[in-house]
Amino acid sequence: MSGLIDHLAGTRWRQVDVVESTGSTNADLAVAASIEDIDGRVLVARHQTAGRGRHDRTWTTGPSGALTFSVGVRVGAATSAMGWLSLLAGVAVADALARTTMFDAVPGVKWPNDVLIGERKVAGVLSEYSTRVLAGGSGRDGQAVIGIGVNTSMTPDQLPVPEATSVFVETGRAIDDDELAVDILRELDVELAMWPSRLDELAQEYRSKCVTLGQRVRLVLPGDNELIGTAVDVDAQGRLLVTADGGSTTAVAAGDVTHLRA
Ligand code: BT5
Repeated sequence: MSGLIDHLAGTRWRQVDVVESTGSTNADLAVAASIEDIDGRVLVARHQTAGRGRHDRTWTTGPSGALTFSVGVRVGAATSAMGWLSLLAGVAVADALARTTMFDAVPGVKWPNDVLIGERKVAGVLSEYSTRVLAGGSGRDGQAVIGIGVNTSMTPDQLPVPEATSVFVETGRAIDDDELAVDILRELDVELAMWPSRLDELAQEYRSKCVTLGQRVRLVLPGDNELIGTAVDVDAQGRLLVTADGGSTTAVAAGDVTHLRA
């Protein structure tokens, strides 16, 4: 991975650290760098022992066969467009996968943070916002750490849940984790340059990749409430707009989607 930084010249990614093993790259990066220094940093772990998903869930990858890394972005005060960070990272992964490998099915994004091949999850994104004290205690500023996990070479017996898949399982081909990381990072750099000022263009790209839109869905919302309806669009906050059978439309900021078959 030492050569990885050479392939990122001209992008915002100016420091890439690689560790053999750690608990969670998201947890580490959130505290490793100062707020003044976090922007443009990347932390890659060859092996992650306490990977995090959303809502205190775990991201399990085993000893090999996965790409796990986090990036830091200094974002200032939380904006209403914060929800878009996960969405655009998912698009970057789907795009990079589509370019790197030959799949029978085109990789797509499932709102909010899954990358799917067919109906199965090949990658997940966890975006976390926090504020940090500035050097000298002269105030606070905000940062986002975006974590990406891709099942690259995992064999069928290494997949942690039946809904998971890997690039290897789908294509029978091994994939170079470093090359994929470079591709995702280059893509993410372009998208972050458009965030949050050019959300319309990002939304257009997201719509073209999102397999949730147009589908009949069941959403489990925080607090275990349930919503069934048709996913019609995403809004400027990255929320999923769901029209229930009665005709009312709800904007959903967080939740788990199941695609229902018509
Ligand atoms: C996610 O959460 O999908 C976010 C995954 C983010 C992982 C990256 S790796 C680098 C960085 N450092 C971290 O600590 N995290 C980030 P969520 O949508 O909540 O999905 C979690 C659920 O996916 C789990 O409850 C399992 O059901 C399933 N799952 C766990 N490991 C998986 C895997 N390797 N592949 C597919 N599904 C998995």
